[in-house]
Amino acid sequence: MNSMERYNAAKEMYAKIGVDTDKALELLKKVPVSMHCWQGDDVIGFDGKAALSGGIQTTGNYPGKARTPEELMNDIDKVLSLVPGTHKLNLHASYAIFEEGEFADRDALEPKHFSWWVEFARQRGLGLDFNPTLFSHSMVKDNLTLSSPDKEVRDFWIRHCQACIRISEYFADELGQPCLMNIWIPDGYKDIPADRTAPRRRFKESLDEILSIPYDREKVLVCLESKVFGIGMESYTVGSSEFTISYAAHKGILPLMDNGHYHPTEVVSDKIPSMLLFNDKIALHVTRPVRWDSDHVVLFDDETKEIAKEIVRNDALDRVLIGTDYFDASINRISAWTVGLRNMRKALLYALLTPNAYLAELQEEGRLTEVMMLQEELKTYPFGAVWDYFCEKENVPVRESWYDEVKRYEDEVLSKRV
Ligand code: RNT
Ligand code: ZN
Repeated sequence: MNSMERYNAAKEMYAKIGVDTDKALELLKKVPVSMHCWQGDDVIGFDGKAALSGGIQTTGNYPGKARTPEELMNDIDKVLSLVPGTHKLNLHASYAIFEEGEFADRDALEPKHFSWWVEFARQRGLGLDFNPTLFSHSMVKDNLTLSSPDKEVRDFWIRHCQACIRISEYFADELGQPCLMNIWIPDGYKDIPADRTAPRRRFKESLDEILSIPYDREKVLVCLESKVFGIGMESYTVGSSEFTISYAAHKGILPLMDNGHYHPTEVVSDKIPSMLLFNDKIALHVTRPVRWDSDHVVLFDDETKEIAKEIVRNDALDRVLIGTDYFDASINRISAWTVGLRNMRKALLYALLTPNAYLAELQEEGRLTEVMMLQEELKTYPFGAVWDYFCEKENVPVRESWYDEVKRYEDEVLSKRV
């Protein structure tokens, strides 16, 4: 059987349970997933190449990481040729590109420092998302930024975030699509703090000041990412879940949930429907925590599938802004990126091929035996045939054949980066 015949056989099986595979693929193709730029160089960036700090960590020393903007752009192109569907590119401020001899500190960044990225995005029809970089910098004092007791430190980072809003607006203007700008701060304490309120009050005031500059809220979607702990900030983080959700609601900005940022048995999939009841839009960082916020490559695992299901069955593909966030330095980085992005898309397809309305109806009627029975049977439906057909249609390699490309790229390009 060729892939079309396999697809048609699968289509018939799904049709019997009321799922239209053609329609699913139409939708799937259009869902934007924001590809994080930082898998390519272990979150280092170009504006100083300071060691990664802020309580996050890459581990591993696999050869071939991108060292220059050109290398990173080539790597991103390679990944984009291997992943189907619509993408945005998610940049960090630390990825500013300076002209020879030029430098601007984080609080003095301007749109022009990102003009190469805009051209890159424009040529590929990508939208851009953005993140101020409040780590890996000498103005992070005692692990504190926007919540620091030192006004000079706070003001520096306030100016940085305001500069990032202007850059985000420039992205939106140039590319004709909104830019999601995510604020995440590492601030916290290793040990039990004496005062949990003052840092949060200062964070709140800093955010108020950042948001007080004029900007177009249709173009720049500011969001705030929470966190439960970081390395060296085990006992307390300023930007906790309660803080960020409350602040976002209070100011009408977006909350961002990273599924590595909660206690181990908490799941973001369960939080999505609640958040959707109270927010027009929410944002996600999809990652894979292994025992801690380790940022392993996203797999086609239960929680990733469940996250996708919550987005799809709440009809919220345009209300949940999906971004990836992981960084593995122990394996081929192009492969890491590709596996995670393909898996995010697979999870969305899996959700689109689920008879969500019928399952919900069964639940409403109290037919819970059937809910379980059908959910389990669905797991062995011919999902792979639909996925393969989608890859073929979107002109990206089918099944594991994409790895041949990665291997060739490794031999010809990555292995020469020494
Ligand atoms: C850190 C947060 C944050 C970063 C990126 C690099 O725990 O998840 O989103 O991973 O900004
Ligand atoms: Zn994150």
